[in-house]
Amino acid sequence: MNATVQIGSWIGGGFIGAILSLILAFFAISWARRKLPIAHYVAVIGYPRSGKTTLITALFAEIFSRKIKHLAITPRGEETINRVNEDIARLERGEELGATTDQDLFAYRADMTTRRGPFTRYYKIEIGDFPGEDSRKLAEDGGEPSNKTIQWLHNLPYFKWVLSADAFIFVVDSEKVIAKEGSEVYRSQLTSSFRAAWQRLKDHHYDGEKRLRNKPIVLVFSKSDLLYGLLEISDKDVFAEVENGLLDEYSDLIAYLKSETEKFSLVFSSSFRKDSETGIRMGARKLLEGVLPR
Ligand SMILES: Nc1nc2c(ncn2[C@@H]2O[C@H](COP(=O)(O)OP(=O)(O)OP(=O)(O)O)[C@@H](O)[C@H]2O)c(=O)[nH]1
Ligand SMILES: [Mg+2]
Repeated sequence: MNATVQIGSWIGGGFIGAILSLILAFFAISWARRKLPIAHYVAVIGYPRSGKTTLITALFAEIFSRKIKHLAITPRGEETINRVNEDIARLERGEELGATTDQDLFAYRADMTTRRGPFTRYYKIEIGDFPGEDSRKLAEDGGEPSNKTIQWLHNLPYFKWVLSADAFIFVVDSEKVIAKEGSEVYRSQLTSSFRAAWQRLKDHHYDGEKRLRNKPIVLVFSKSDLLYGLLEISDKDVFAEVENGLLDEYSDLIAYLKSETEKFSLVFSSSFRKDSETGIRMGARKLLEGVLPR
């Protein structure tokens, strides 16, 4: 009888001990994992000259200036810091950055931390930019022009990088949207291109549909200062009307992207126009919040 009690208490003690050890091990592993930085890649996708490089430079200008206080993010690496500093200085002198031509892909790097309760997480952020020249050549390279344009991104080396991205910025060029000629063709080609790119991403992963559902997508109307310029407006209400008009025009694309992810946002951005109260470039805050980890 005594032996049975003894064995029972061993089993009970051993069992509880094992459970406690498991719980401790679980917390130790998850604590250690939280200390390891997590890679977070942001892919910027847009036609040549749509404002991609200027947009990324503007985002980094905001990161440098630390005006968006709740984001704990700092640029990383000499390459990124030098390039961004040179490009910010050029923009401030009123010069253009020029077409991106000199490499397959430039990854702008930054470190970021997020805090949830007692837990801190470390991220290594990369924002990928690619040379528009390549895709321009591709689109002009003969063959069926519309198909070439629609699938312009798929054959670029950059697309391999896009395949592993964690967040996506699709750029609509406001200059093309409000152009007197060609805006409808632009809209239909861009809508087809973005759909085709997204479909290719989904097809690439065996669980594409499920995997991409959690990935943030931001649809950006770049160069939105031109919308103000066009109508010579400063009134926020009038601008909202213009925005709504554009959203109507682009409702197919918006509905498509919205249906593909649970984390969709829409941003009107300008790399040149700053908010009069905060001094932050138009759309930069919402854009960063949309694509960075929370
Ligand atoms: N008005 C206005 N023009 C802009 C803005 N952003 C970029 N641009 C202009 O748009 C043109 C293209 O800008 P880039 O940033 O080089 O565009 P990109 O998409 O990187 O071009 P590629 O590298 O050739 O693909 C330049 O003339 C910029 O000055 C903006 O916010 N407002
Ligand atoms: Mg560029």
